Amino acid sequence: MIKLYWSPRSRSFSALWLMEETGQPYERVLTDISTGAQKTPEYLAINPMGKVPALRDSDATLAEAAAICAYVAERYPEAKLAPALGDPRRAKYLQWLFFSPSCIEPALIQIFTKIDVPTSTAAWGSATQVFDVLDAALDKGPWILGDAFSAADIMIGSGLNFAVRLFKMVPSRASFDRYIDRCAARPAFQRAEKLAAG
Ligand SMILES: N[C@@H](CCC(=O)N[C@@H](CS)C(=O)NCC(=O)O)C(=O)O
Repeated sequence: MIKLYWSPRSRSFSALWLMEETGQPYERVLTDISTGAQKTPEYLAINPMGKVPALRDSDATLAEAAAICAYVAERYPEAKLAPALGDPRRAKYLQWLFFSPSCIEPALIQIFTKIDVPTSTAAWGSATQVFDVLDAALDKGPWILGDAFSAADIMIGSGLNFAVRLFKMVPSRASFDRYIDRCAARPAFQRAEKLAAG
C-alpha cells in the first residue's frame, strides 16, 4: 500500500487531495515539520531535501508534489487523473502539471520577497504574466484541460487556493473564484482539507 509522508498545514495538501481522488487505500505517515521529523536520516533517505510531501510505493520512493501527482495518476489509471498515453490532451496536461512548480511557485516567492528579476531572465517571466496566463487558461473551464479533471488541477487548484483564497497574496479574478469554488466542491478536496488541518 502507498505510504504518504505528510505534515499538517503544508504543501502536503495537494498529495492528500490526490490520494483522496484515487479512491484507493493509502497509509498516511505523519512527518510533522514543526518537530523536525523531516530531517531524520530515515526521512532524508526518502527525500534528501528534507521536505514533505513524499511517497513510498514498495521499493519506489519519490518527493516533489507534481512528480507525486504524475506517479500516482499513472499508478491508478482507473482514477482517470491523467489523459492516457497517445491522447493529445496529454501534452497540455504535462504543461500545466509542470507550470505549478516552474511558474506559480517562483511567482509567489517573488511576490513574497519583492525581488526584482528581469522578465526575460526569470523562468516564470513575471508574477503578472503567470496569473494572466492562468486567468486566460481557466476562463472557459470547468478544468484546466476543459471538461476533464486531472492531476494538473490538483497542482493548479492547490496553488490558487493557497495564494488567492487562503493567503490573499494574489488578487482574485472571476475565473480564479469560479475555479477554486469548483475545486473546493470536490468531496476529495474536502476530505483532504480536514486531514491537512491535522
Ligand atoms: N518542492 C517541494 C516543496 C515542499 C515544501 O516546501 N515543503 C515544506 C512544507 S510546505 C517543508 O517540508 N518544509 C520543512 C522544511 O523545509 O524543513 C514540493 O513541491 O513538494
